[in-house]
Amino acid sequence: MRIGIVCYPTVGGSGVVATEMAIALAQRGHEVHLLSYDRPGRLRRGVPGLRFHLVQVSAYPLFRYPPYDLALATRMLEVREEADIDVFHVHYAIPHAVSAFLARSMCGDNACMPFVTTLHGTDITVVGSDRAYMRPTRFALEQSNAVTAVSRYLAEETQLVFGVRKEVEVVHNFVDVERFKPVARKPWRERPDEERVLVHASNFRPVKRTADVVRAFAAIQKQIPARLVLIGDGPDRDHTLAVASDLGCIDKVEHLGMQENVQDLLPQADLFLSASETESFGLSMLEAMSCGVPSVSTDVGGCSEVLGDTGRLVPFNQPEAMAQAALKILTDEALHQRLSVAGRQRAIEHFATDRIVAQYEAIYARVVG
Ligand code: GMT
Repeated sequence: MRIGIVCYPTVGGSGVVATEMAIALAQRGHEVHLLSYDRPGRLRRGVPGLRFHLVQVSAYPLFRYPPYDLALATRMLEVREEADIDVFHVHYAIPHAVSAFLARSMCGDNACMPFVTTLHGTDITVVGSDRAYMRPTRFALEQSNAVTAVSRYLAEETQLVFGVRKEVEVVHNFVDVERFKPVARKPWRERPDEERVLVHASNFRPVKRTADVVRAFAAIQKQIPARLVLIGDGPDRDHTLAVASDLGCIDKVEHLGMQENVQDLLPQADLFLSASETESFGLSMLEAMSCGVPSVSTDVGGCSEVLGDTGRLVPFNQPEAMAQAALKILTDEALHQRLSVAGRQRAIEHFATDRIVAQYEAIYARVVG
């Protein structure tokens, strides 16, 4: 098939999922065209069958807000004409689903450009419930040839918040279990100082509550030797590091910023911490799980669907409870090992790339008819 994929290139799960999907689809023999306003971080060079198309948004002095949605619709139509695309798959509803609808309308015939919209989370839970975006987004979802959500939680939330008169199919996110895999590490007692390594990876937006990760860590490192590695960057970075300073643990917190080789860093950790206020899925937790790194996460959104019983869930906004759950795992090597093995197994059985990408292929085949 000839597939067009649209995504945001910036830090954030939806761009990662879309890019990994473009690569996987190309590797499965499809001709894939990836459209974005910048080159996504995860996009490797030289993948046969995969082409990148830049969406250029011009900034005229008159435009305080350049109309990205129009530029995208035009680019989609151009790529459709150039490459004879069979189906478009837009990741993140706002405004990508609206641009897809516009492109299809400009095409003049609904059959010429079917599109699938995948909801990722904040497009529904945060941004979507903004009045300014609600009606066009609901309209574009109803006009999509298929709508998918990355968790059951998000599918239900979409019906609840948007009242969409359309089935929202659940297709979970996936992980490359060959790339995200465990590495041999020394048992704690053989390490200098018996140090445990905790990790958190996100885009440091307020919804991630990264300061709570540090609060939990501050309590943990009072009980056992530990270090916290922070991966990613975003608006809450300075506040998060300031909290670490205030709590007297900044010398044990390492902020690595944006990293391309997350697959090399995650397996070096003993535990992943996630303190999000809302999380439709939690892709980094899945990547950690695939590396055999258990998680302690807030019990929000779709996190329980991802972790099953391979991690621990604690109430939101209770860093002390997060610290206690983490300490239980980090002081019991047998429990840690059990969770690690179960997590890796769960990633392989439920979330491996081929299994999930095949579900999308079936949806494409259906909408193309
Ligand atoms: O919050 C982010 O990390 C960005 C956002 C996005 O769409 O770019 O992530 C959402 O999509 C990810 C991939 O499907 C999910 O793993 C995240 O849980 C989800 N974020 C939230 O729901 C807050």
